[in-house]
Amino acid sequence: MPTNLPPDYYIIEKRFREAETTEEKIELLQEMYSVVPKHKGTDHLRADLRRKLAKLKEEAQSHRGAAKRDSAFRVPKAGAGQVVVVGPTNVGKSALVGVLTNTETKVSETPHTTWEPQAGMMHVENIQVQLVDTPSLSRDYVEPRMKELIRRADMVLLVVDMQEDPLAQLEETIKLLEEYHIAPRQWQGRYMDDLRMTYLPYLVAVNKSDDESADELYEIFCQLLEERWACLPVSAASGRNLEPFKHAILERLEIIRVYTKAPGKDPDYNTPFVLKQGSTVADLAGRIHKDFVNKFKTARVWGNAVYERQMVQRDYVLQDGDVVELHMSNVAQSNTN
Ligand SMILES: Nc1nc2c(ncn2[C@@H]2O[C@H](COP(=O)(O)OP(=O)(O)OP(=O)(O)O)[C@@H](O)[C@H]2O)c(=O)[nH]1
Ligand SMILES: [Mg+2]
Repeated sequence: MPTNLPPDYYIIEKRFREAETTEEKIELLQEMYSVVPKHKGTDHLRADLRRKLAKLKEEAQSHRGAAKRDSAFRVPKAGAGQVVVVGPTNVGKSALVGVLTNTETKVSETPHTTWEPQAGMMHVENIQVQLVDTPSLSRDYVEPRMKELIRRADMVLLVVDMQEDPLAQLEETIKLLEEYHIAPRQWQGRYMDDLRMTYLPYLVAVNKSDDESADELYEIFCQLLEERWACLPVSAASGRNLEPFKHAILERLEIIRVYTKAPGKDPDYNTPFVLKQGSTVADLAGRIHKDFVNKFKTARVWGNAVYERQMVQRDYVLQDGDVVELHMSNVAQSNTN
């Protein structure tokens, strides 16, 4: 250690030794470097500091890289529901997400093209549904963070390839998911350790069913299925069946859309409230404003109620398409009749 270093150096060095984070250490090393006078006697020290700095920066970079990769697997939910698109490699997951959401996804004939999830919004009827393209699932290698990504989703869209062996692909994918403790809704109650399982609605897309010539194969595929699955033959390439497919996704999401209206006014059909199936009028009130849950007294419902404009109570279970007029306790009397 050269003897003619300024006192600042030793102060910074002490702080450096006590520093806990890589970022802090980098900053302090840079400070140390800048206070070391430049002459022959400090050559070694400065070289040593530069080496340490380079090493720390590399470390920080890999941390940042890891954090970035982690966050890529935490896809914030958007729209009426989050649908993870999963399946073996090359079945056309990215192609389907691309065409359904009108976003650019990496599509290629080489396997394992997608390494990180990519989300896009699919417009269907009057709402947006979020589709998440994912890296492929295979027995050889599965991205570890995929498990959490799928478990957090609202629905699983399994994609298989009509031109490969769709049956084997489907069975294998369902088995892999099961090993992750993810199972289709209809299997609820099947496992001893039921609490560890996450049950989600499943929908199967038999992709690359490009034209009618695939119909016969699809029939055979359906007959060979040991269990009934919600399935649809589709094609990302030719666009075949994509419209009915969008509606099938919406149906499987187990959501309802309800519309609110003010007394004497028309409802706004462009902006539905999206709720889980089985939600009540009280749930709707809570969604609009937390104070409304206690304040509202009754509601009038148009739509699937027993009769039009039916007056309902807070526990009334809403149906898709219902129009609701909430009556608050302080204004209820003037508005109800
Ligand atoms: N004929 C036909 N080819 C398709 C269809 N959809 C995708 N492909 C082709 O299948 C190949 C794989 O498509 P991708 O969308 O990359 O498949 P992936 O499932 O995302 O695959 P990885 O991300 O690599 O695991 C590409 O060459 C696509 O052009 C389809 O509907 N019909
Ligand atoms: Mg892909």
